[in-house]
Amino acid sequence: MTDGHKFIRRRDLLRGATLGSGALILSGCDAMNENATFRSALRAVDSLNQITHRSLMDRATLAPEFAPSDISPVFKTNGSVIATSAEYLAHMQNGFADWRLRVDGMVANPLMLGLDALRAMPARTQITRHDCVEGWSAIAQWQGTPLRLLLQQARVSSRAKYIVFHCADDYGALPYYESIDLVDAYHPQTILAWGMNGETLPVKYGAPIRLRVERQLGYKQAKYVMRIEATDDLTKFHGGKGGYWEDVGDYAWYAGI
Ligand SMILES: Nc1nc2c(c(=O)[nH]1)N[C@H]1C(S)=C(S)[C@@H](COP(=O)(O)O)O[C@H]1N2
Ligand SMILES: [Mo]
Repeated sequence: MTDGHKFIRRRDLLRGATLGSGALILSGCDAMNENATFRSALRAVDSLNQITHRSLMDRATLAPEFAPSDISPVFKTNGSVIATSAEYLAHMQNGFADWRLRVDGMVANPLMLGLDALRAMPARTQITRHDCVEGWSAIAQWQGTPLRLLLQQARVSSRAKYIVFHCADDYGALPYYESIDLVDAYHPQTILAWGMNGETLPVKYGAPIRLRVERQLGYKQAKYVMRIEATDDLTKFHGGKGGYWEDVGDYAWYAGI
């Protein structure tokens, strides 16, 4: 919770800065302010600011969190329940000891991090509800590394707009992948989960790590994440719509809930 409040407060500071500079401009333009056209133009800009701000505030809201007693006794699996590449199977047999997550693309400091390094970072634990568009939901506890910590360490370029998650599995004949914008990427509940219900994340749920982006629908929760790439252009990946189901099933890229 503390995290979430901090996140919202940063947005408040942003609003403060906007209003602050607006006030400065006003005090320097008292004469012009008499002009009715100028005044109505200012009002238009001001309400635009509020709309932008309000939608950012909404995006910063936390998804509901639940009590341990709410955890579903059975959590359905969907899509791939294993990745079948020789490379993945070798990592799996080895308990992912030599597996490394790659963080690259539009970053100043590309990373290669093993599971131990990820687990050594500050972690977040959350009990949330997963909603699949196919009409089922389930509640689980997820434990993992906040994505923003990795993005900060990798020093994502100010020109980057999206974070792409490359997965180890093919579904049908095509590689699974997903992407989110930076608002969701820096959201306090967006984590790379390596734990589920108090245990090491099982293979069928996406071991060694899966994305939890709690303000989004099930198909955005990429399992078997191998590589995270910062980019300013989603059209260059696979079918160009930013995700497997977006490309194949024409699902919405922004699947906010
Ligand atoms: N890599 C990968 N991630 C994936 C999928 C998949 O097939 N491959 N299926 C998605 C869909 S549609 C859902 S509902 C959830 C299912 O997660 P679960 O198996 O843990 O229930 O994972 C999502 N992430
Ligand atoms: Mo789904």
